[in-house]
Amino acid sequence: MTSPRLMVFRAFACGSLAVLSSCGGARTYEQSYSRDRDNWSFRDRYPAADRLFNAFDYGHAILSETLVRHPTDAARRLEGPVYRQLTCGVLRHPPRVPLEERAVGPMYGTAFPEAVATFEWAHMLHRQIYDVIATEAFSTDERDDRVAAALRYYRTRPDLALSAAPKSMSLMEGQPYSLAFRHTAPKFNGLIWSYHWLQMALYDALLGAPDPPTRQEVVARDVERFMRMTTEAGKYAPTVMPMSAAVAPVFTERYPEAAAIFDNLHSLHDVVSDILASPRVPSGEKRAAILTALARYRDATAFTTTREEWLSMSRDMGGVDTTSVGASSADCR
Ligand SMILES: [Cu+2]
Repeated sequence: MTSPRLMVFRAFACGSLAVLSSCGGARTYEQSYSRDRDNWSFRDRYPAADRLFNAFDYGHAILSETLVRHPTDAARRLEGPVYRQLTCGVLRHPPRVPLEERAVGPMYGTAFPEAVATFEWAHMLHRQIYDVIATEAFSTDERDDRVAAALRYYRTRPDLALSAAPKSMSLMEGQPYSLAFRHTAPKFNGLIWSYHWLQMALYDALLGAPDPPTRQEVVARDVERFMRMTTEAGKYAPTVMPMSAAVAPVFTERYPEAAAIFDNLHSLHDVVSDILASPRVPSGEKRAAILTALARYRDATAFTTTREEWLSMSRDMGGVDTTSVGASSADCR
């Protein structure tokens, strides 16, 4: 049953927009991953890391849902009980299978189905590329062909595919709502950046290791580094947005288009959180602002920057301190 509150919210969101797609039923439809012989090879070989990705999906969904459902109280909830639930519960015992984002965030999913579909489609590309790279038998040429095929498949959905053109910083940081989320919920923002760090770091871990046992070791090392970022109130979490060229230089060099798409994905996550968190975007205008942001990130000509600028921007952002220390669960007692 739809709660009265949800109905009010939905009527409100639908009454105020120019594009009526979700109000009479969304125009986006779901599409599965491309069937390949390497499907699920990352999950088979690196189950601990794969399960963390499921936990990340949950974390993104609960974040958006909290911002939508509790607009006046979101920061307190996110920095307190939700952060604790994620770092002490979900990330320590991550789900075995990917979650239905609309089940975790029903209000968010109802109001912004295009955002949910865009993120799901990009996450599918992430997973397909992990599968390709995790299949050790591939020679480099074959691997390059398969990554190119995954990108072609991704682009068969121009309504969902993010641009491979590097975007200028002004798209993320120069809008009226920019930085609202990281200012209201800095600890939670650091947690999201830790997710994005691990997602990129694993590509270089896999690409740099010469044989399967070493791959297991470096993947485990990065998972441990990630877990450390979730301890001591996020003290070790990234303090700048992790960008591909800094976190995964080998991957970025070899697969620049995929790297730019993932940077766009991760910065779009931040932008959607900013729009939802910002009091400067009234609730009746949030949907229009999110649809505009989605369109800009799909568009290969809007807010672009040069490859050189993008690379130097990424390097300025820097990596993170990844000195390895065992993760402690002290904060969860
Ligand atoms: Cu993300």
